[in-house]
Amino acid sequence: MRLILMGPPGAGKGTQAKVIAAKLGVPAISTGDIFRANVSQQTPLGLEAKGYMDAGEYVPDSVTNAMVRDRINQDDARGGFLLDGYPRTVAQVEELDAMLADHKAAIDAVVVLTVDQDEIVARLLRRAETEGRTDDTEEVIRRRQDVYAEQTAPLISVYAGHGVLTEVDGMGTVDEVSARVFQALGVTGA
Ligand code: B4P
Repeated sequence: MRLILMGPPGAGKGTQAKVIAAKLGVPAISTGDIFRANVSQQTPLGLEAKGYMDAGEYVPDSVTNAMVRDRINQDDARGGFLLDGYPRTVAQVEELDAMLADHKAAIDAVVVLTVDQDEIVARLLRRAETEGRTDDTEEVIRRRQDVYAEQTAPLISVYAGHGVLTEVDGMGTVDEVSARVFQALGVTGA
């Protein structure tokens, strides 16, 4: 199965990606996690990405697309994958389409997690206390929400037009949300 998990910052993408990918037996490919790993290892990619991430801006498409192409071409992603946080722009959708064409594959489902604005801010501020992520300050959270609204929210109608979109209520506990996602995907035994 090839899945995309979308939703605003703090909607629970990273959290649900791990649960869903484990259940489906596919790798979870999280662009945010890959960037953060590169930032902490101070690789050239990490050094380039850090400034954008700390400001709540997207890392340039050229950088992100090349990174995802490398990851998708690895052997463990041949049979399927779950993309967490990618694509986020129209240019990334186009690049993903090209990657899929190379693999003679298609996206099976795009899951969008919907969560109330107040809950999103509460979750991210809680995470700021526990994990200390540099992009979880109130000011940067606001910027990330604006960037999402401008650049990523419009992709929802693109995938709706392809007939692969499913919206899932992301409120409630992690288990409740996972159960809803599995139900939406028709995955049994969750
Ligand atoms: P991401 O890492 O994708 O950050 P995010 O949108 O905040 O999602 P994340 O997965 O971390 O949070 P989640 O909602 O799971 O991106 C970070 C940055 O990387 C971007 O701003 C950008 O700069 C860059 N980037 C990434 N992808 C890019 C791309 N494609 N193009 C360009 N730039 C890109 O969870 C949030 C919190 O809520 C967690 O603490 C979690 O524990 C909690 N939570 C989750 N579910 C919950 C629930 N049901 N109840 C209570 N709390 C819950």
